[in-house]
Amino acid sequence: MAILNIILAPDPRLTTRAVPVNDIDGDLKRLMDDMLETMYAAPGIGLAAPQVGVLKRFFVVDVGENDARDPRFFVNPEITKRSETKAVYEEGCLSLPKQYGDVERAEAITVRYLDRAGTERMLDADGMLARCIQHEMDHLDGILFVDHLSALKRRMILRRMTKVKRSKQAD
Ligand code: GNR
Ligand code: NI
Repeated sequence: MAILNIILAPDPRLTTRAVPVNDIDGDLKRLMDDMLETMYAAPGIGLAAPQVGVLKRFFVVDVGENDARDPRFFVNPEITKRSETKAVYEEGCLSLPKQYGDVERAEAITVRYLDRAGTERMLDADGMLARCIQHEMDHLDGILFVDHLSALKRRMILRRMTKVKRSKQAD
């Protein structure tokens, strides 16, 4: 397994719509396992393929409580139902480290997807799992949590990120 480099915003790969996965082959499974390891190391509760520079529609999530691992793989996911009830939560993103903002999303969703074995599944999710799945689905469409904030907050965060990246290149 390997720890992958997580792309930081602003980067065109984070604002591009990803394409569907054709075939869940050995290379893709290895990549998903590496993404899971990268997510745990970060640490984070989700990681979408575009964040490691792969513009394909899949992500990994683990919102397990305490130390109980609950890794989940979502390939070609589609949200088929969103509750009318919304919830607001302060989100962060591994591609925008140390930046946070309140995002309103559906409180509960139903998602259809292929799991790691390529089996089609349907999942009803609420709470943190629903939150995280919607955040990762956004990544597959080139959308970041800052796109849900006011233009002022978005610009402030992206300006800070540009400075962070510039200082990283300098050292
Ligand atoms: O680790 C993460 N935490 C988080 C917190 C609130 C809402 C969404 C998330 S996802 C984020 C990891 C990440 O950037 N996934 O794309
Ligand atoms: Ni993110």
